[in-house]
Amino acid sequence: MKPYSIPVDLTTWMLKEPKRRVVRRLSDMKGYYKDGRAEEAAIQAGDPVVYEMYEPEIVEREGDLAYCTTTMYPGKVGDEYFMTKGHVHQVRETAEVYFFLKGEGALICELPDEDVDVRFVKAGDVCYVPAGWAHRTVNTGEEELVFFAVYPGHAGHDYAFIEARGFSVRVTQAPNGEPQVVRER
Ligand code: S6P
Ligand code: ZN
Repeated sequence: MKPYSIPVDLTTWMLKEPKRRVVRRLSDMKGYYKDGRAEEAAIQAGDPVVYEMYEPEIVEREGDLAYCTTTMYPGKVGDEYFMTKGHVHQVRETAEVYFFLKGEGALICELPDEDVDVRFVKAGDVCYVPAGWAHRTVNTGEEELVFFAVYPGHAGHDYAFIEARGFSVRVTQAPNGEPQVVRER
């Protein structure tokens, strides 16, 4: 790999000409939301895009850094805000840095069987996800939530782990309209 630079659109924060664009619709994450009936109804009603990811380069080599931008759309399934699938890195000894660029939301980090941390974030916040912590992002706002993430190229993404056991908390809208953290177990 050689040094390079790429432009970013400072309004949308989109990376220009990404090598890979991943679009996740609600139907790509069936079973993730607590309210299964609301989830199925929303899929039938148009199957919204929940988030998109833009990767400028496909980086998998140890020693290099992978980075990407994620745009999450506003929305809810029942009273649960739109969220990412969430994952823990395949190589558990790899951390990650998030820089929130637009909107407001929550970052859920969980060290399996040990600890869980939910922090409410907004544009301008930088978050550190330590090695071994699973992570999921939630859009609690009315506009897009956009963030930039950097992590070791060889980290890999273990989605099956989260699919099997979920996170121990969910972020939902309380009756007063504010986001709240609800424990699952
Ligand atoms: C990658 C980093 C993010 C997520 C992205 C989508 O390590 O944590 O770029 O990939 O936000 O989330 P998910 O859980 O579907 O990969
Ligand atoms: Zn990650």
